[in-house]
Amino acid sequence: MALQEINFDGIVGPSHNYAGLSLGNIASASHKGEPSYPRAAALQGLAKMRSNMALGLTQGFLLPLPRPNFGLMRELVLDGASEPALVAAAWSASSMWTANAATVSPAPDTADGRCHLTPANLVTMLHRGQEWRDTKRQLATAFADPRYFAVHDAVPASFGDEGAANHMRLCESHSGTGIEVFVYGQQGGRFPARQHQQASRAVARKHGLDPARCVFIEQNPEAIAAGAFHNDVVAVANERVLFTHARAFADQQGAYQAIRAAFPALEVVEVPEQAVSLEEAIRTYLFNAQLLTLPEGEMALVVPSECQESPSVWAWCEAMLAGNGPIRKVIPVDVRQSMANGGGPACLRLRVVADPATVDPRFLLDEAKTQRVEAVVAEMWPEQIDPADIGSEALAKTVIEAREALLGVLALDELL
Ligand code: SUG
Repeated sequence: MALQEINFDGIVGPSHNYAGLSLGNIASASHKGEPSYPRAAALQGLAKMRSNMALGLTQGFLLPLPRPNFGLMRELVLDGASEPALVAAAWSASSMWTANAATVSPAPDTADGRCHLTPANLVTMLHRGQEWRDTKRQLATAFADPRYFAVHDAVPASFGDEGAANHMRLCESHSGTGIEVFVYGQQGGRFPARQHQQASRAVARKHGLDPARCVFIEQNPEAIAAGAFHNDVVAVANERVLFTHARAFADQQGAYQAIRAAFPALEVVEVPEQAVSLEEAIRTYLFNAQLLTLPEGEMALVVPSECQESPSVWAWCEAMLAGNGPIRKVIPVDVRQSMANGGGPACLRLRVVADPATVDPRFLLDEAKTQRVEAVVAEMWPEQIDPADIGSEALAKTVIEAREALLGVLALDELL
């Protein structure tokens, strides 16, 4: 069985909008009330998928979830005109950020030798907490073969879980045994800490991970207060490399030591505060990058184009490339529509280590399928959504029909 890392990107849904729903997510708050461009947003996401496929990488996708969520509107006794923030929650396209879909433990790490997936309960935010049951249905379809995969229920709602955004894996190669690093926050700061330590520990137990190969570390409360609402805003790992801001963890040196104790080959690429401030790292999303192993074996960092426009971030990237480090390429991509809601290249993808032959092929992308999806998006996705449109019946009809058309061309109508 040929295990490899497959990135499953969320296709941006037709209701993508800026409602400012995420407290502690600076981009979401600062773009609140602006018009959004769902068609452009979805095409930007697809262009990123294309660009990664062109690097020779296997690419998968996950579907937008059904919106508006009439079930949630019924539970909250809402009609389109009442309580705009609650109505907007039921319309949110936030499932595009599939790094929050689930935590994934690849087969070589687990006791039963299967790949385990636990959907994230996302309970801290109403608009995200509605995702997991539909996400689970989708994961159970994509990863349906019980010989290779186990898809769990989310952990109980008392403990917030944000999935892969607060989880990193270090290994010699994706197909080998890894150690898993769970990063949690402590409540009490300016913004909510979304990942609870007990949620991380429950996921590790559900997945049958060896306690000697699990590391639990605390996010730096200053980073959360500065807008790093997920660990993947300030750190990302791939194979033996941890690429991190120097202020990502509560005890930075202690974190490196704990990881190194479980994985001695750890190579840290740390960006100091003097080179890129925590605020600039969060503004540009330098660390919300896809750190990828290319087929030739070298590593590339797929960063938001905002990084190229920041003198300090770009100077650091150029200096890094001129040096002798493990990251040999930096590839900027334009995902500005998602960025304006606090979602960079890494938020838009869920990493699953699996043999592609064991995954439902309907969730894997190739050139022909990309063209079909782009055609549906170009024809059916709203060009623009103004905040005042949220809740309107006419827009609801457009959004529902657009998603139906997408599921139709992908032969995934069973997930309607
Ligand atoms: O949960 N934004 C998302 C962004 C998620 C980014 N994911 C990772 N870092 N992995 C969030 O805050 C904004 C929605 C709004 O404001 O309408 C939003 O949900």
